Amino acid sequence: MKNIVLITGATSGIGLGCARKFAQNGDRLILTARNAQRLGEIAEELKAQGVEVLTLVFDVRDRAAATEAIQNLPNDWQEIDVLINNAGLALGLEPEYEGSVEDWETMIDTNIKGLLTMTRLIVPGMVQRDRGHVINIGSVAGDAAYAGGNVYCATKSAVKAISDGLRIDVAHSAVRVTNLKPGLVETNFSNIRFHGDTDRAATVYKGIKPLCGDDIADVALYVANAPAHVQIAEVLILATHQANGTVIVRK
Ligand code: 8X3
Repeated sequence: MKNIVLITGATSGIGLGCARKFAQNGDRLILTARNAQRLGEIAEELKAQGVEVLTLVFDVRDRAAATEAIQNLPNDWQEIDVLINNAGLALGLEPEYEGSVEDWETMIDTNIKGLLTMTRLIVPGMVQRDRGHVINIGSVAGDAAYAGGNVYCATKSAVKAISDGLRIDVAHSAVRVTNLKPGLVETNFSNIRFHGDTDRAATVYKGIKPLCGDDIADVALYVANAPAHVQIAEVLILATHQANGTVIVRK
């Protein structure tokens, strides 16, 4: 049976990987992002392959816009089966006592509050229908802080607690909750973290073959399609030469 899959932050990285992977699976996609033009291009690419795609342009930080978009979904798009809370970012790698307050707020508003907004809007319908799956994109960064990670790591620790809490609160229903925790994934993640300093971003992946968005999408597709009685609660996905958030062997 085709699922309706809503992916936030669908224009790049893990979100785009998930869009393409679930499209190949024959699912119907609701893709959300801030960049209307890029979102439209991706929708055209997928529609040309025969995939049903609905695009919603909003910023997950804008609760009013998110609410309006979800509450006004066309009738045949309302029963969302899979919510992939992917929109998120890291900004800066400064010591906590020197960090940018604006960067902290952007991370907290997107990674925590945006994820909560989408969850609050979509999960009630899942519980009511006794069917659904929330896949939150957490991070190895949520397992333990690393140098300069401070607030970013805290947001991903929050994603773990929010996932664990939701799993408890929906345990009476057939709704499943997964926290996917990637390690080094080569996307525009580091470029954004370093505010467009591509040379510095490249050093993050130097001497190690990192994961790519598709690697994470493979796992997301697997967990969403596991047998109905199987709830994959959490998955830590690392590059082969990465052991945790701080131990990376570069060759
Ligand atoms: C992304 C992984 O290790 O760069 O969340 O924080 S890491």
